[in-house]
Amino acid sequence: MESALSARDRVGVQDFLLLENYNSEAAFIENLRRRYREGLIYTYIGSVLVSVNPYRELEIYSKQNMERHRGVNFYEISPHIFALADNSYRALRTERRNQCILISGESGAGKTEASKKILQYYTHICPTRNNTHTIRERLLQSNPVLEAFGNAKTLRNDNSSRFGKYMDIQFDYKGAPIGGHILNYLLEKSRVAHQNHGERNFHIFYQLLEGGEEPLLKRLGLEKTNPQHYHYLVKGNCPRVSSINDKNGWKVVRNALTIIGFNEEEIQELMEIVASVLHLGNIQFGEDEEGETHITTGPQLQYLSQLLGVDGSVLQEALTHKKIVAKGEEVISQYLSVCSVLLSDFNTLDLCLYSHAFCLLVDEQTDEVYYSSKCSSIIGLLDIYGFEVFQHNSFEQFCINYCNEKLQQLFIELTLKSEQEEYEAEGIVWERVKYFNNKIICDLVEEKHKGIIAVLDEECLRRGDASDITFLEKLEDTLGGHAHFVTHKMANGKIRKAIGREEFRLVHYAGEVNYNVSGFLDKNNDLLYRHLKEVLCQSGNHIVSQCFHADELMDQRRPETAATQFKLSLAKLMEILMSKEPSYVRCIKPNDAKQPGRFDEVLVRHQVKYLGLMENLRVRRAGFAYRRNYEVFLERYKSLCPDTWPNWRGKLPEGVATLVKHLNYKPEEYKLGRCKIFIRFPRTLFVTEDALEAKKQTIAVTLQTSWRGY
Ligand code: AOV
Ligand code: MG
Repeated sequence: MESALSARDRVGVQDFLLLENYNSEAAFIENLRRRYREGLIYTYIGSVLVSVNPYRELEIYSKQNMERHRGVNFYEISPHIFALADNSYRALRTERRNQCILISGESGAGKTEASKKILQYYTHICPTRNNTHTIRERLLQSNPVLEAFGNAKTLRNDNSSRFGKYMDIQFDYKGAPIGGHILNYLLEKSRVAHQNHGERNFHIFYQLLEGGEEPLLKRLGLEKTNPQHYHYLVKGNCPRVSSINDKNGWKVVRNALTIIGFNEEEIQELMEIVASVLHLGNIQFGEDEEGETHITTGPQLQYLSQLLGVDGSVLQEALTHKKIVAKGEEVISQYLSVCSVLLSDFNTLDLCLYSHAFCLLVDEQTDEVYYSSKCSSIIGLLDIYGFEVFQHNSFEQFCINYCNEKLQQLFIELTLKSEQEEYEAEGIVWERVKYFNNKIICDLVEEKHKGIIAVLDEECLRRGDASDITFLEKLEDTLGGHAHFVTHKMANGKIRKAIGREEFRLVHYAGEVNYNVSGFLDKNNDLLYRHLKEVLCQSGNHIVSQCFHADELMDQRRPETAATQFKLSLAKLMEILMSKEPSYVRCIKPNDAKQPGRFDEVLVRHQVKYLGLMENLRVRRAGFAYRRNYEVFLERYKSLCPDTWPNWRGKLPEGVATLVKHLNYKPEEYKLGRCKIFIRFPRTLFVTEDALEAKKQTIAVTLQTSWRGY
């Protein structure tokens, strides 16, 4: 067989297990850097794929390249995201075990790109059935739609996912993709009304304004296509981004919406919601002589009433009044002052409209492509927002970083646990490696009664003087002394200066983050006043009335708070993931400038540290660096021994024993388990690989491996 690896592919080691000095972080980083310089962004740690964002288009994702990976074993070819995807698919087909691929790394490290490559790979290489062609298209087209509504430019990433996404790709018994099921996690909806300097609102707003057809824009009252005209698009002072083509984006989204099953009318209704949000942002309030609050921007109110299909005066009343239930169930409608209008429910209306529309979009796509009855197996794909730290961090960053703690916890549990289980199953003795367990931080956030979320919920329920500051004080009372929690009051000297009076600091597995408590209570309460819901229930826009259903109004129970909902959905997600066989992609961001070719060593070292990559490597090395199924091992190296070439006719373990004896393996170098051979030192395998290479040079024989192909 011709070697699949060129000299360039061999720069450094392509699997960290082969690193001579495996305890040295410097050697680890040097290997990453050398490969990165050659455009080799992928490297393995055993079966874990480490990926470094190239920040440029690489010619390694072509259809031809996909074909090269079809059915080819991990170690025959240079590391690639397709190889990992193929490996999971093969395990699904041959062992009939459900798989999941967990992609992690900080914001901008390349998670979403990786997940898209995996989806493209499956939709290309898997067999088709009669109708799977359309299903493939729908699976692929779900991405641009969700990205338009759920991604935005942040300081860390021009296309940052502002929601978490877990997607099940479902396969039938022949291995053809027959459907998909998407779960989404906590959209950062506060972005609708507010963006930090240098950031943007969700892409869809700019796409619609830049690319929307004239008649459509006219109908939506968006004749002014300059984003500067809209309040909600100017806060970040960043309407255009060089890496983003909004006009083109609009075409892609429109086309994708059609493919996933939206007709013209539905697309228009969806855009009516987008436009409503922009109009809501431009509404202004004023007081008349009697001190009563009115909307002073008539045209906006008119557009809103048209777009939402709600009577203008009803809407005006809903936005400027508050209904109070007085004694004896009598409802009193009270004017709100301009100030309180701006501070209260008005702000939540647009966020609610937008986030409900987003959830509906996700559900629609799931309904469209879901064929559970024929589903035989599943590959889950998790692409969630990465760990992030800004100058100002709020409730959203708290949730995002908590989510990353949970994922790290899962990684720790599963990599170490599965390692241990494998040795046990195979009857092999091994040595434990020490590692930092971040469970302590997960507990700090989510523990019943005394975790941060519990304290927050308690303050949200308490009426009277409860405020963001009392929440902070309660946290200090409850958590003071915890090794991973610090506030201004508790800190001393230097640290005290670095923590504001309205902040608490969490020492996360990935670094320290100060969270400003301002807005925590409101964001956690996440309540849209009942009278506004009532108005939306009557909306003539079908999507709006579907989102705000009258049934919801009947339910008198208090809904779960945002943080608790998030915590519960994450717990469910962990259950889903635990029930599957995981593969990992660990993404690394090489520089903060989003530039190709720049490898910032300090930044990379930090990520290598917190992703626990050195520990991961040590764990794999402490036991046995390599393990191979007897069949795979024999197939690959049988040409090196006359007794096993061209075919071994006896039992597999005996064949392997014969082979390694011929190769002069020393007893301390390997162990034979029940189904696998375990090789302790990478060098052993190195030597064997070199022998294979030399053999190939001398005999021009193509090894037609029988296990290839599906
Ligand atoms: P993220 O998903 O990890 O961040 P992305 O996958 O969006 O990060 O990657 C950020 C940007 O890096 C992309 O828009 C591309 O420009 C570039 N990039 C990443 N991977 C590749 C690749 N393999 N080839 C070429 N360019 C790439 V966040 O969603 O912010 O956590 O919330
Ligand atoms: Mg992303």
